Parts: sequence; C-alpha cells; structure tokens
Amino acid sequence: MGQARGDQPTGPTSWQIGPDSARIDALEGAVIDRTDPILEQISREDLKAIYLDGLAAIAAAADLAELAEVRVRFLGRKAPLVQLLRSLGELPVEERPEVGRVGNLVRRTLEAKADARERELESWKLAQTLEHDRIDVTLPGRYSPLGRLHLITQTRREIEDIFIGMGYEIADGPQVETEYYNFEALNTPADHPARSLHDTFFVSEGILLRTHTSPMQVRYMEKHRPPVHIIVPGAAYRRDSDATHTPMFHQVEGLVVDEGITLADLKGTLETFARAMFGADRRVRLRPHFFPFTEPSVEVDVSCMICDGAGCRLCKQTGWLEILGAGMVDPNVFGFVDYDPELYTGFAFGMGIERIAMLKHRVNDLRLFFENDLRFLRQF
Ligand code: 2NM
Repeated sequence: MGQARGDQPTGPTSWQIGPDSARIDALEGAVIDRTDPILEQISREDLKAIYLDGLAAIAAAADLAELAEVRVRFLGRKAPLVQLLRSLGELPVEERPEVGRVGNLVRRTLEAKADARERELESWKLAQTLEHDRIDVTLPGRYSPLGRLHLITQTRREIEDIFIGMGYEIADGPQVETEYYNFEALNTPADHPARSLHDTFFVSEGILLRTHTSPMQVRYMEKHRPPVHIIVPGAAYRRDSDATHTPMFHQVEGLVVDEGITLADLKGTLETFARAMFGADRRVRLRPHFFPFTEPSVEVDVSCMICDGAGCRLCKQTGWLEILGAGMVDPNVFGFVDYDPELYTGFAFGMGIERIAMLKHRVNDLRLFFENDLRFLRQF
C-alpha cells in the first residue's frame, strides 16, 4: 500500500500542465492535505492510513490499467477496508457506529476520487491518441503516375473490337508450336525457305516459335465445324532484324469458313475493316500474290489516308498503302482438318499490328515499339 507514496507518478498531469513538479503537487496535495475535512472525522489510525494510501495510489496511477489495480487493492472484495466493513459485527459494540460510518465515507470518497482519476486518464489517453494519429489533411496527395496501354495493345484491341462487331470470335493459342501446325498443315512444303533454320527459330527437332498465328486456326478448325468466324491475335517470331523487321512482332489473322464463302466476302469484310480503322472514305484493292495456304492469294491495299489517293510521300506517289495479305483457304488445308472441300470454302487474312499502328499513327520507325522510350510511349 505504501509503495504508491514512494513512486514517482507519471502521466496525464504532465501533459496537461507541464513539468514534473505539477504531478508531484497533485500527489502531495492528495496525501498531505491536512485540511481535508474527512481526516478530522477519522480517529482510527488504520482507517486514516488506508485513506491516505488510497488517495496517493489513485493520484499516482499512471494509466487505466494501473488505476484498475489500485481499485482492486483498496476497494476490491479482499481490500482491508472492505474486509473491515464486512466484519463490523466482530468489533466491540461501541466502535461499530464510528467504523461503519467513517469506513463507508472513506470508501465512497476513494471511489469518487478513482472515478475522477479515471475520467482524467481517459481524456489524457484520447488526447494522446489524437496527437499521435494526427494527419494534415491539407498536405498534397502522393503522386502516382498513371500508366497506359502500349500502342500495340491499343491497336490490337481496336482491331479486335472491329471484328467482334462483325460477329467474330477471338481465339488464341501457344507461341511454341510444332512444325506440323506451323507449316505442314498449312500446306507449306518441307523445301519451303520459311522452314529453314535461316528463317525460323527452332526450339528443338520439330518444335519452333510460331512464325504466324495461323497454327491456332488449324487447331481451331480441328475442334470446331463450320461456320467459323475467328480472329487470332498474338505474337509471332521470325529470324529477321532490320529497320522494318523485328524478331518478334504481332499479328492478327482472320478465318471465315462456311458454305458459299467467296472472294467478294473477303473484299467486303476488309473494306469494312479498313474504313473502321482508317476512315469512312477508304477504298480497298486486291493484287494477286502467293501464299502456300491460300489459293488464290492477294495482297490488300487501302487508299492512302494522307492524300486520299492523289499521291504523296507516305504512299510513295502510288495513292495506295499495303495493309495485309489474304486469300481463299487452299482446299489442301481443309484436308488436314477434315473439312469437306466440296462443301466448304473460306477466306483468311493476316496483318501485322505494328504496320497498322505505324500507318494509323504515322510512326516512322518500327523499333520505337520495342525500345520502351517513355517519350515515345506517352504520345499515345
Ligand atoms: C495471311 C495471308 C493469307 C492465313 C491462312 C490461314 C489458314 F489457317 F486458314 F490457312 N490462316 N491465315 C493467311 C492467309 C494469312 O497472312 C499474311
């Protein structure tokens, strides 16, 4: 009990008033205030000691947990004061009224002091919390730079949206392929130059990085019967590296197979695409070409979006810009996927996303797409 009197009290009063002396004043005021009217009413030394010790301990309680202990020590069931009040019957008859009255007064007073101290500690704790958790809501926010999609991704999505609008589905598949899907099933013979180590990245015997996304179209046809309307976007790889070729590039290939599909459907489809991508005034022309997997095959030009066909530097005075390759699917390809070439015809096309993006956004160097220079990327 006496220990509280010797302890240096810590806590709230120093925050409220300032230096340590204030806390000591608070404690000593409670302990040695000889003018406390209650003291005059207590004649028994033990009650007086309990009262003074209690006052000191309450004043010295530095936090709510300590105060709770003090309450148990002075006011709990086993506290000497409470024991004394409970055993009044064992005292001499003449002492009972005095001990009962004064004891209860001491108990009520200590309870009131403890309650007051509790409120004080609570407001101190709140003030501490407020001080500690203080934030300055007027500070500027943290800048977090906004990213954006790479121009190739933006362009890919734009192409996808146009074909989705025409009822196509999007399919994608592996970038590491077998020679069968990449060449064989696409009617590309073993002696074709594209199949040489010189032009294609081989991973191992018969396994390679796809040189176009067409192998996925073969895979799709194996699993689905006509009608087929798909586009296959994705990366492709060729052993090429110069101002207009990078070893990895991006493609969107399209495939439509059904009864009665003709070259006119191909031309109408590509015209719709070209106008959605490059402007409503665009015209499209087909020039004969050769691909192993289509017959006939064509290269497709769009009227120049700069000069509208008059001739300018972009179109090298021709009025036309090549945008993709296409053709009617070779019946041999249908043979590989068990489609009846007597029943079905189809068209296919393939475009480079980089090329479309360069034409649409007047990008003059393919390598800009892969250098990740923010000065370039931020422009789109
Ligand atoms: C092109 C040009 C022409 C093409 C053909 C096929 C398939 F799987 F149906 F045979 N897929 N893609 C094709 C046709 C691709 O890219 C310039």
